[in-house]
Amino acid sequence: ARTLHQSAGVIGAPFSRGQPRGGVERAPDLIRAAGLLTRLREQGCAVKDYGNVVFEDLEDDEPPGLVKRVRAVGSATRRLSEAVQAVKRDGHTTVMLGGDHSLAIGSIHGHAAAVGHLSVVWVDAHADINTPLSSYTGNIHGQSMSYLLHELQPKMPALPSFSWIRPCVWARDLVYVGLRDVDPAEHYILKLLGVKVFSMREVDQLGVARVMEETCDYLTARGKKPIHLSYDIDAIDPSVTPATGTPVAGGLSYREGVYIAEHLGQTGLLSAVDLVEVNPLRGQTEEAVQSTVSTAVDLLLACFGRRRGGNHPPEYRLPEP
Ligand code: HAR
Ligand code: MN
Ligand code: MN
Ligand code: MN
Repeated sequence: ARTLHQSAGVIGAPFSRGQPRGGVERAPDLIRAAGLLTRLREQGCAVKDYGNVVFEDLEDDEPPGLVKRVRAVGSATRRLSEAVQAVKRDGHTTVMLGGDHSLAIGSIHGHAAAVGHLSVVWVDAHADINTPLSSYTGNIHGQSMSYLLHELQPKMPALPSFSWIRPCVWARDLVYVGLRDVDPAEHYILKLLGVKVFSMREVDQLGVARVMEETCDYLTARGKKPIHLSYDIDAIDPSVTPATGTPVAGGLSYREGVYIAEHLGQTGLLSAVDLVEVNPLRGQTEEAVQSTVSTAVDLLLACFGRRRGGNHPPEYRLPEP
């Protein structure tokens, strides 16, 4: 029998300015066109589509300084935060379809503003925890967590377009899974703050089942809090999900990726999910794009109760002869 799952409130966030490559803004509509909403409903999940967030078109915000497109990203994440708060007030589990990973600033901020103290599970090849001053690319999608963590605030420069943000996550409530491309400054931060990390090395060593068991034990040791899952599609191996901006070899298999989503879905604590960095323009072939998009859909279905061993509605009865 299947478990009853919360309803999903889907928000599209067609935004790409947290990094330099166009195309990632097309993903929300592609993921919908691949049947996400229908398939969620078919597995017994109530779904409300809140449509796509409309972002301000802020062109002339190149420098001051090293951070690229601060005004565009500051404005977009603020709007997304408000959209997520509205979805949480309606009582749904939020599904934020990105867009690039800078959007997690708005998604996590809005989630915390609505429900309070959170756990964050960040599934990614990258840690996305550079401060604006430690980043050597200036791309905000590589900095998202730094804006949110209480402990990093003394290291953060004042950026006017981000002055609306209130840090809302403590380092001990954050777990990373899938890391394999971490900058020196990011590694320093992870050690300094004692962040729990299951890199691909630990996935190899322990296996994904134990990684997820330890993740949940660690996060619930001080009480059960709503979980925010921020899933970067580049956590999965590029042989499966090639259509993404910064693919890194040696990633999670399709099965490991789905297992992570299934496990978190089964906790009953999953309160918001981001699915980011699907970029159809980065796929070399139509098959490459399809494989990436359909994997994104499968990860989300697993978050909302789909079991590989099968499901059936509680009211199902066999046809009578
Ligand atoms: N660490 C690098 C930076 O700060 C690369 C970040 C890359 N990309 C992502 N994030 N897709 O998950 O820019
Ligand atoms: Mn990321
Ligand atoms: Mn990444
Ligand atoms: Mn568990």
